[in-house]
Amino acid sequence: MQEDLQRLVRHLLALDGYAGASVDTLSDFTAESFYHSYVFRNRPALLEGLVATWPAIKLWTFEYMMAQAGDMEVGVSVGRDRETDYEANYRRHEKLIPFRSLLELAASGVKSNDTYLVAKGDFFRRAHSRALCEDIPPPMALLSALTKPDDGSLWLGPAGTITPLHQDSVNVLLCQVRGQKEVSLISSLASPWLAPTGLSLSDFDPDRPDYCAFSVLREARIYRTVLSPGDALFIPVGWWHKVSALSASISVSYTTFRLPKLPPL
Ligand SMILES: O=C(O)CCC(=O)C(=O)O
Repeated sequence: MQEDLQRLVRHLLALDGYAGASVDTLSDFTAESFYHSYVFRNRPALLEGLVATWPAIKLWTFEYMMAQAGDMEVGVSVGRDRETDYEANYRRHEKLIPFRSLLELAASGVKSNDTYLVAKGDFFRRAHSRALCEDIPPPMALLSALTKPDDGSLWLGPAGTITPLHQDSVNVLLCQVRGQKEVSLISSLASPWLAPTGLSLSDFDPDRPDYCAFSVLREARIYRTVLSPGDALFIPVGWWHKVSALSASISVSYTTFRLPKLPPL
């Protein structure tokens, strides 16, 4: 990046640090005000209770899911304790296991990052799991009218799973069904320093910041928030985020926002 442009982005990053320490929490809002203040301004927001009325919030115990879909095989990310490259090399870590085994692990109370069902597959499009879609009607007021009931992506694992710091090329709505997750977020303005080679994964750990290796990031604010059942987190396109499960957890994410046509990132 040109030096003057880099100086400007660094200045904007430092300004963002003064904007406020926490992620805004919204409980009473309209779709218009949400799009105006958060989607179009590229700011994160915790949408408290957005999916609190989902039948899944009451129904989705691990036992219930076992009865509904325990026999199906699911692709999960494994061997994550052995190597730290599990996000960049998903295929190398992917293993097909009975859904029942994953649910037993999550229900056992163990704390582990070794096995995690991440949103890579088409979980809700499979015959065994289709009925579960009825328990998670997509929050259509915030999403494109083209969103289908099975467009959600499932994240399921025991306490202790970690999705390391990365950015996505789309807006994300992360809805929490069971358990709690802590999310750390850093503005997209920090991209040149978080991933100098342009990758969407960073070696920077917001929980153990190495400011010797990432000195410019001293100027960046690390936002933190906790997602509880019924809450949803809006993660704006390009924002860096690390997600840690504080307890055994089930989340569903959507990326089908209503957006005007924009130039590609
Ligand atoms: O819940 C997680 O572990 C990660 C979620 C996430 O990073 C995403 O939806 O982009």
